[in-house]
Amino acid sequence: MQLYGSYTSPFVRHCRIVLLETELKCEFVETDAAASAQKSPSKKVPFLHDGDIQLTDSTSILKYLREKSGDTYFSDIAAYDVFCLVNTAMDACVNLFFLEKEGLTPARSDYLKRQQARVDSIFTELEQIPLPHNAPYNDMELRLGCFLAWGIYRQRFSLGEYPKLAHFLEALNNYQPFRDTAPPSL
Ligand SMILES: N[C@@H](CCC(=O)N[C@@H](CS)C(=O)NCC(=O)O)C(=O)O
Repeated sequence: MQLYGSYTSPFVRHCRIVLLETELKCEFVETDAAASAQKSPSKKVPFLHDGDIQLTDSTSILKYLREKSGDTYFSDIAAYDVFCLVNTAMDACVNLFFLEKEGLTPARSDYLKRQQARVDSIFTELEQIPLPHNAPYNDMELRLGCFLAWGIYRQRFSLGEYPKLAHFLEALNNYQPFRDTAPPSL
């Protein structure tokens, strides 16, 4: 089994955490944008190959890894919805990040203003939900942690206005699989 990805992607990080937690045997193949454009129809990382099985999205990869190791994947619909909400914010932030590199910012686009407003309202919502301060962490919580850590790493946002999220991330940073998958220093 091979997981293709980068060491900076929050989507890939979540898969790497699950590989550490489950101890499944898997080769990590470092993959840049050019290689993912050739090897996956989504032209994104992560993607996973296991014999005949080819998966193109972190969500299906996580389901596959959890179930392969005998665990369940999101039996709780409320947690799954928060996971989806985090994905929506993360997709919008990654979008804003790539477009900013090309000089496109919310100041110049109504759609990007909407993307930014979407991220802001999701943060307000996430600050209200109860979150743990020690392991075990479920996949919604791991997803949220990967997103928050990525945003800080890429200087997309700070958590000054969100003390509960900041406290959650501070505790998660002590969880070994989370520590072991931190992105490289810039
Ligand atoms: N829905 C995808 C999103 C993955 C994603 O956005 N990956 C980013 C890296 S963080 C990527 O490869 N972006 C390349 C691009 O947008 O061209 C998943 O959950 O795997």
